[in-house]
Amino acid sequence: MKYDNILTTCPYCGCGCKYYIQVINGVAKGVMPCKEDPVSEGKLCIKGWNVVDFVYSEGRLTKPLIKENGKFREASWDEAYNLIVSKFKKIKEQHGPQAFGLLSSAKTTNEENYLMQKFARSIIVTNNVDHCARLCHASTVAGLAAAFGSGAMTNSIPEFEDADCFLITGSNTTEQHPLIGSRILRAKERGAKIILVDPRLIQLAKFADIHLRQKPGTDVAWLNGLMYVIIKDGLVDEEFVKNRTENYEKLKKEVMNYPPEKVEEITGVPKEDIISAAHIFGNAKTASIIYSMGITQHTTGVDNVKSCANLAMITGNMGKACTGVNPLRGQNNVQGACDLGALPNVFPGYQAVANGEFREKFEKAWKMDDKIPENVGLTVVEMTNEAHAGNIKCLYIMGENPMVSDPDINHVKESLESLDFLVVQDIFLTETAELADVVLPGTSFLEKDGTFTGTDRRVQRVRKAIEPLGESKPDWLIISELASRMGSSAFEYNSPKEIQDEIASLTPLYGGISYERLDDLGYLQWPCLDKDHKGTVFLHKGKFTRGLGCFFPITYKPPAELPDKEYPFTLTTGRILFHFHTGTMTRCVPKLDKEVPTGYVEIHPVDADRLGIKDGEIIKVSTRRGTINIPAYITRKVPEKIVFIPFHFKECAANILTNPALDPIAKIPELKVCACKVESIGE
Ligand SMILES: Nc1nc2c(c(=O)[nH]1)N[C@H]1C(S)=C(S)[C@@H](COP(=O)(O)OP(=O)(O)OC[C@H]3O[C@@H](n4cnc5c(=O)[nH]c(N)nc54)[C@H](O)[C@@H]3O)O[C@H]1N2
Ligand SMILES: Nc1nc2c(c(=O)[nH]1)N[C@H]1C(S)=C(S)[C@@H](COP(=O)(O)OP(=O)(O)OC[C@H]3O[C@@H](n4cnc5c(=O)[nH]c(N)nc54)[C@H](O)[C@@H]3O)O[C@H]1N2
Ligand code: SF4
Ligand SMILES: [Mo]
Repeated sequence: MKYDNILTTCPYCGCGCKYYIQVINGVAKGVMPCKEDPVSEGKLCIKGWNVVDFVYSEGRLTKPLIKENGKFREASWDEAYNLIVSKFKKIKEQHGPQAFGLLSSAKTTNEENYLMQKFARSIIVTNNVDHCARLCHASTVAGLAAAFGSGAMTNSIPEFEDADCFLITGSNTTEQHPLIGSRILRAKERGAKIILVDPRLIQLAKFADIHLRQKPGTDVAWLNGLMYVIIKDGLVDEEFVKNRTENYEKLKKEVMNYPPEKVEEITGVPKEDIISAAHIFGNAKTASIIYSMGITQHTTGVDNVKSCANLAMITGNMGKACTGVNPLRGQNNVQGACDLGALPNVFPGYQAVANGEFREKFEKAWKMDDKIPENVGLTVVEMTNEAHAGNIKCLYIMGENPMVSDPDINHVKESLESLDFLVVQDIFLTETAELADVVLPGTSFLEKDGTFTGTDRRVQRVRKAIEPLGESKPDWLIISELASRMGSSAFEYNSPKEIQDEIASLTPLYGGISYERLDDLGYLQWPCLDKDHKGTVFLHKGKFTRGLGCFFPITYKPPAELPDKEYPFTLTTGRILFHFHTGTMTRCVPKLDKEVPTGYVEIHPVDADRLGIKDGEIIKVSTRRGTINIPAYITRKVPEKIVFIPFHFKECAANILTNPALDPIAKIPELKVCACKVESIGE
C-alpha cells in the first residue's frame, strides 16, 4: 500500500487554509489539518474537511464535449482543439479580435490566470479579459488604489488576533471566512471590541459590542456619520493626518454635512448608536476595518470603499500592525487572478495596459508580432451586454458560471445564446457549459501544481495529489496547447514552475517568488521584490504606495433601485456557510447538501403575517427582471421590509431577480440592493 500526505491549499475561500490530503494508492481519501499553517493553525471549516468529495463527484467532466444538432457528444482532444482553432481564426478574420471576450477564473491557479490573460492579449490580441472579481472586489481594487496606491488588503490574518477594535461591515465573517471569523472571536475573548454594521442579524451579532442595522445601500451615510462624531469629539489622529495624508480639509467639509440626526434619517440607525460606535472606534489603540460584499456590491461600491479608507486614515489606523482596511477577498485565488492581470486594464502586477513601456515589455516577452491594444478591455457585465448587442461573437469562459452568478440571468442567457461560438472550460457541466459549443474538461486543484494567493496577499503552493480524472487536463496545459495550435511559440512549458519563473521575471510584486522559496518558507506575501525579500506583512508602513494617503470627500447617493408601491421590499443577496457560489463544488458533497438542500428567502415574521405567508411555504418573489418561486424562511434575521436570498441555488436563482446596474468606475453590479415584490401563491 502506498500512503502519501500532500500539503496543499484549500480551493474554496480566500482565507487560504493549508491542509494535507491523505492519498492511498493514488486515491485521495481525506483531509488532515496542518498545525504549522499560520492561517488555519490546524483547524478547518466544514467545507475544507469534506473537500475530497467534490473532486470525485459523479458529475466531473472527463472528456471534451462538442455540441452537434443541439446535443453534446464526447470528442477527442484533437477534435476539440481543431474545432476551436478553426472557429477562433475564422471569427478573428471576420470580426476582428475585439469580437472576443475571455473570462478567467479565481478558482484556478496564478499560473493559469497568467496564461489566460497572456492568451487574450497575445493570441487573440484583445484586453477583453476579466473574471469574477468584477462581481466582487472590483470596487476595492479601484477605491483603495485611489486612496492608498494599492488595492489589496492592507494587513494580515494573524494580526487580527491582537487588534483592539474591529469594525466589521458587509462581511458575514464567521460563515464566509470561517477561519478569520474564529480569530476575531478569539480576539474578542481577549477583550477586543467589535462594532458590527450589517442589516442582518448574522452570527457575529451575538458577539458584537454594538450592532448597527443600517438600511442596505446607505453605507456612505453612516461612515460619514462616524467621521462627523470623530472630528467633533476630537478623536482625529492629527499627527497622522498632517504627515501622511492629503485633502483632509475637503473631506472634513463634506463630512460635516452628516450629523447623527441626519444619518439616522438616511440609514435607520439610532443616532446614539452612531455616536457610541464612533467613540469605540476613535478611542481604540489599534482598530481594523474588515469589510466584504456588503460594501462593494453597490452602484456606489467605490464610494463605500473610499469612505472606509477615509475612516481608517483620520484615526491613524494605517501602516501599523493590527490596523488597516481589510477587504476580505472571497475566492481562494481571486487576489491572485487580479495580481496576474486577468483584468481588462492591467497586465500582471497592476502594470497598466495604457502605458506603452509595459505594452512593449510584454509584446517582447511574449514574442508577439502584433501590438497589444492600448485601450482598456470590456468587463464581465459589459461582455454580456456587448454579446447581446451582437458586438461580441465569441466567449471563452474558464471556471466561471455566469448563468447562475451574474445579475439578471434571463439577459445573460439571451446573450450567451446569441454568440457565434462559446467555449467553456470547467470541471463540471455547469448551467453555463450547457450553452457551450465546446466544453473542455479542466482538472480540480487536487490534480495539478501551482499557487494560489490568499486574501492577505499570501502566495502558497497547490500541490498535485492525484492524477487527472479520465482525460481531463490541468487548465495551464489546455491553454498552452491551444495557444501552440494557434501558432504561438511562447507557450511551451513543461510545468507550472516554469510559468511562475516567467511571472517573476515580468511582475515586480511577485519578483522574488519561486517554488523553491515557497517550499522552503510555506508562503510569501507580496510585494516580494527579489530573491532576498522576505515578503510584506502589512502595507503602507511609513509611506503609502502612492506617497500620501488621499482623502476623498464622498456624498451619499441612494441605490439605483429603491422600493416603491409596486415593488415594496428591498432584496439583498449573499451566501451561507455550507455552500459555495453556484453550488458546483458543494451541492454534490453529501455532508453539505444535507445541511441545506435548497434555497430560501428570509422574511421577517411581521411581513409574513401581513402577507399570509407560512414558514416553508413556496412563495413568489419578483423584480423588474424576473420572478422565482422559493420556500419562505420566516426569521428575525432580516429587518422588516427587507428580504435575503442566498444565490447558490439554480432552482430558485437569486440572480433572475438582481439588478445589473453598475458602479460607474468599478463596473460592479448592485447585487446587494434591488426592489422586489413578495407574494403568497396560496399553495
Ligand atoms: N461558505 C461560503 N464562503 C464563501 C463564499 C461562498 O459562496 N460560500 N464565497 C466567497 C466569496 S467569492 C466572497 S466574495 C466572500 C463574500 O463574503 P461576504 O461578503 O461576507 O458574504 P455575503 O453573504 O455576500 O455578504 C456579507 C454581508 O453583507 C450584508 N449586507 C447586505 N446588504 C448590505 C449593505 O447594503 N451594506 C452592508 N454594509 N452590508 C450589507 C449581508 O447581510 C451579509 O451579512 O465569501 C467567500 N466565502
Ligand atoms: N446575487 C448575487 N450574485 C453574486 C454574488 C452575490 O453576493 N449575490 N457574488 C458574486 C461574487 S462575489 C462572486 S466571486 C461570483 C462567483 O461567480 P462564479 O465564479 O461564476 O461562481 P463559481 O461557482 O465559484 O464558479 C466557478 C466555476 O469554476 C469551476 N472550477 C472549479 N475549479 C476549477 C478548476 O480548477 N478549473 C476550471 N476550469 N474550473 C474550475 C467550478 O465548477 C465553477 O463552475 O458570484 C457573484 N454573484
Ligand atoms: S475557511 Fe476557507 S480556506 Fe479554510 S477550510 Fe474553510 S473554505 Fe477552506
Ligand atoms: Mo467573490
